[in-house]
Amino acid sequence: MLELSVILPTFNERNNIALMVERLAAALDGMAWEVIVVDDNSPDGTADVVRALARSDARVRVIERIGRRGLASAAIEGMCASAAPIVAVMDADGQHDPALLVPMYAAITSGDYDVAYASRFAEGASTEAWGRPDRVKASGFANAIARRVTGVDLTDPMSGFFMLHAQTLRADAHRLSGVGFKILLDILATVDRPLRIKEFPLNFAARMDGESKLDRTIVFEFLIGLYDKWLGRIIPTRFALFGTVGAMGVVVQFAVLWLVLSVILGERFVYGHWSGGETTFTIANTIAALAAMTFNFVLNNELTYADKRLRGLIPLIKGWAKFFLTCTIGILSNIASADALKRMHVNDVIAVLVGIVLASVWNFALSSKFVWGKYG
Ligand SMILES: Nc1nc2c(ncn2[C@@H]2O[C@H](COP(=O)(O)OP(=O)(O)O)[C@@H](O)[C@H]2O)c(=O)[nH]1
Ligand SMILES: [Mg+2]
Repeated sequence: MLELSVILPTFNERNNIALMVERLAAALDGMAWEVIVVDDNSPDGTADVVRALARSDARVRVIERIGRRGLASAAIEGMCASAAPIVAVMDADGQHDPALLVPMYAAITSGDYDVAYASRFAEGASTEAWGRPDRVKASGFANAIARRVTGVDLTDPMSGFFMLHAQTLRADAHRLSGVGFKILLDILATVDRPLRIKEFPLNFAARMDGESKLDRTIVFEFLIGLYDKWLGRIIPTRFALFGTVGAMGVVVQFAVLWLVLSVILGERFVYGHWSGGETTFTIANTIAALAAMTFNFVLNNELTYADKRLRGLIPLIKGWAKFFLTCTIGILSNIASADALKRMHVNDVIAVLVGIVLASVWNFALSSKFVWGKYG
């Protein structure tokens, strides 16, 4: 009878996954277990490596997701895909020690606990081998906010290594946000009844091979998670991020407009109008809109679409070009409507603002698909 399913979400873990399965097999010797690797169509071919392993070991399975990214949703889908009564989630890169699975399993099956998890900050844990003091600090800070906001008092609520009854997860799976990386925190904040939690100190290791995918600031990640929990159903998180970045772009556009007209050309701003003519205004506003667009591209790539971030010079230039093309309609409507309104003697600032609002709707609709989306 299947006892335990271990879910390993992966993205570019080709060189780690075989050793990870080997370590699981050694740690879980004598138990009826399976491992489900949930891979987001990694470019390095992680899924192929897992399939090769699976051919000679029926305990190994792979779910390959196409056109999708995200650790939390991968973990949720892996757990839901299992028939095992108890499920665990852990990193596939060797940072989480599989030996802890056995005492965790004992804690859950004893009936005394609903959730067992490995803490990097519990008494007896260590993070020295991690070799990332910056991230230790950031995690500590994020944990402190998490404790305060959720009322869940754990030493490491942002842990990515935990075990629970599949039924607990399944009962509330439809209410989980699945956004961001903090799936344990998401579960604890979502399940209404108090869960009995057992903490295990973890000696957090350095990753075996490859690089971390979750290096955007943990604090930012955490704030996104909170937003998603509270307001995500009203205004989708991604759109809210895009809008926030866009709002910053507004500041950039005005700053550049002011720089060009007031500082460089020395025009005066009187009664809602710059003193120069329409032509200089149009040229200056075009430059300003382009600057804002570039700024928005960079920030959206870093924050809004961090999970699908374009990296490297060539992909970035291509992405910028595509962003430029998809936004051309937006930019044209931005400039044209501002021009039209100005001709109707509308206040210059309002004319620019209306252009910006029109443009941002277009930009989100098109760029989410063509720059960072399935066709990206
Ligand atoms: N399926 C899937 N797995 C991911 C994704 N991002 C990260 N992972 C995996 O989640 C685990 C933790 O990610 P990692 O980059 O090691 O984050 P860190 O430990 O916080 O530095 C690793 O096994 C990654 O391969 C993703 O978008 N999709
Ligand atoms: Mg890791």
